[in-house]
Amino acid sequence: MPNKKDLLLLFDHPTEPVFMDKGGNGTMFEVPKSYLTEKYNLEECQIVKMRLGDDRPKVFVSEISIPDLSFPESLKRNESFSLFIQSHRQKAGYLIDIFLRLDSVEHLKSVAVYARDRMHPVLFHYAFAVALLHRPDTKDLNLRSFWQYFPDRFMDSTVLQMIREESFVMQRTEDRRPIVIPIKYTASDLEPEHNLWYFREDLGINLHHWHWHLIYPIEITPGAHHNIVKKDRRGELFYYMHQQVIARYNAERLSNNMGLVKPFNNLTEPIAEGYFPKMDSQVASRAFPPRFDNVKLTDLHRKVDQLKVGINDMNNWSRSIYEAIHHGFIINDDNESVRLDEVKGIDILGNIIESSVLSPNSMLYGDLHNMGHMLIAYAHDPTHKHLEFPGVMGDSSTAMRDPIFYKWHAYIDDLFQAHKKTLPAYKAEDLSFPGIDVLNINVKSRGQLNRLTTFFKESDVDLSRGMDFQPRGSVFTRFTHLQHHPFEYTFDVNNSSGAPLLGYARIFMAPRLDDNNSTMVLADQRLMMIELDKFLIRMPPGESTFTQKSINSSVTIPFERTFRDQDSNRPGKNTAAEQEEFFCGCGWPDHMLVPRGKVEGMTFDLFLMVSNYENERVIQPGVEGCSKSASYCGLRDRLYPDRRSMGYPFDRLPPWNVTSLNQFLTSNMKTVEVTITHDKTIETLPPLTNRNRKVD
Ligand code: CUO
Repeated sequence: MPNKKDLLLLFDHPTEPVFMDKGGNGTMFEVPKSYLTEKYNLEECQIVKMRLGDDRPKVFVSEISIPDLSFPESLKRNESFSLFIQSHRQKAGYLIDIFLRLDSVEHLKSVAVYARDRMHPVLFHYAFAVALLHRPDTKDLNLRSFWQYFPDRFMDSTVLQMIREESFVMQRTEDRRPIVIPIKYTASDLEPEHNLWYFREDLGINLHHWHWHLIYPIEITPGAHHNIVKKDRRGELFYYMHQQVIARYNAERLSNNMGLVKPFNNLTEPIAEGYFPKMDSQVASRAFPPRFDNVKLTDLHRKVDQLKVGINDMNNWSRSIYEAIHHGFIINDDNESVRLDEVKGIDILGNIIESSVLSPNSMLYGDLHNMGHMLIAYAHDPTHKHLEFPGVMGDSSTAMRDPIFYKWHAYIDDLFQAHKKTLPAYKAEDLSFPGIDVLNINVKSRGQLNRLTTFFKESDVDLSRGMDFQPRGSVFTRFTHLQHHPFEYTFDVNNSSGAPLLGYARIFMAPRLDDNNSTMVLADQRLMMIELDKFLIRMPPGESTFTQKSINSSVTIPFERTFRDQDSNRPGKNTAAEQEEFFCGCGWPDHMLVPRGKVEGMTFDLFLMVSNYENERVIQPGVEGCSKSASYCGLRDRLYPDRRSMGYPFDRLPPWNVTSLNQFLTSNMKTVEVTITHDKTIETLPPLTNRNRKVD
């Protein structure tokens, strides 16, 4: 019987040949001769085996008839791969389809071993990960964090060079010191945008974004496995997750006394903000290209990627989408009009704008969001004249590093908000919960009431699986990230209905003052509302007190799940929790749950609403395990666990005569003022001489 966990070893050391040792114990794949690539013949393979020793654990690979892989193979191994480019997605989709069709784990292993050294390493990783996630016989496998395999996309290239040196000089793992990723290394303080390095360049945030796009692929081979793309409310979740990113980013901007992000809504205007990533692609052995200040976009025509899009195309698509929004319906492929109603309208628009293969009319509405990424990513070489690769905006694992990501997505969000503005405001009966009064809410952290504190903290992570062509063994990097002290919500609810009731507690938070230090009107503040948590409460008749810890947020996943070598942190084997764990890899990182705040303290409005769960519950099989991080990521193989529109009750404009949050409140809602103070001290780890530490 094949051990399906062996499949995971194929992710290790992605640019090394498949016959090299893998995993912590140096496992070797016994590869059939016909599977070897032209680069290494059998004799060379034997030489490697003899050098490494023949006493290692072996994985035997059976020789089978290999499907035609020439289509995905046509993307060269040292090119760039981007999910925002349709021709690349199609190649990945083709490979995913092949992986999904194989009738056994043994055959999957065999084809994956054959494909691994022939495909672009990131294309292979993506396609294989999507396939493992969706195959019934492999979906319980527990994939590691993407950054362990491609650390080059998450940090300064000089750090990787230092890791290589440390590994080479210190051959014994226990002698190696963690290598420190410097903070604020991509620009100087002359660049005001650089204040936000800790958000844009946060490893966990970039991992979340990669993971989100991994579980929500944009397309797959036409007609094949449509359910992989067609997930419940997928378009709406694209809108909501990215809307929340913008809300969070704006809270960070205000924390740094910066103006709110300006939407990039005129593609002919120069992009004021340059970005120099200082990263080298290990696949391409070349630097990620920078973008200079004030670069202007020009039409894109790169034959190599079958990519041709002009600024005019973008403007036409945008105009068609705005027209549809203002008319209240779209025109589908069959020339029928489909209403953008209160329930499905946002989902249809999400599919159109992103745009995924679910777009009902891609001829008319185009490929707006994806092509925006690519126009920006190729701004330095739009015609491939210089044979250059895309900048960081070209990939979901790196795009959030660049300030333009937020301007582009602020523009995309404006489109969604244009639709939301066409919907009627929620009426009192949409918001109230008869019989339920929320009496109060407060937040406690380390004995302090309604005061939260953030600070910076160092953590170590093992990168050994992504470091190719170097002595094996653990090698740690030390990075600095924002952190907050854990906190707990407490609130009292009075249930006067005389019967037990179920409620959905919805907690949001937004800055109170705008970038002009004026109190925000609700029409603006609603766009800044950050979802912090959403959970079920059971309310017996009379008064009850409820508490909820910040670590259990429905938005986040714990630090350990974002970063840790997951083998050492697994729940019971074959449990439901284990089944869910991969999906659990998607989630906003817990360490970024709350904004940084200010040294002198920054005022936020924390909001609680208890809504009627009976009207909102989704009847479906148990949602244990990952249900904790469903807000931005949904639930695997299940419906989104809330019938309300995402972002409810702040997804629509308030009634015209409601201008403040207080006026908006019904008796099942409460707010409290919370101050977030940023402590400038960095919580450091013990000195670097403390070797071979573990992540904690
Ligand atoms: Cu997630 Cu533009 O979609 O990056």
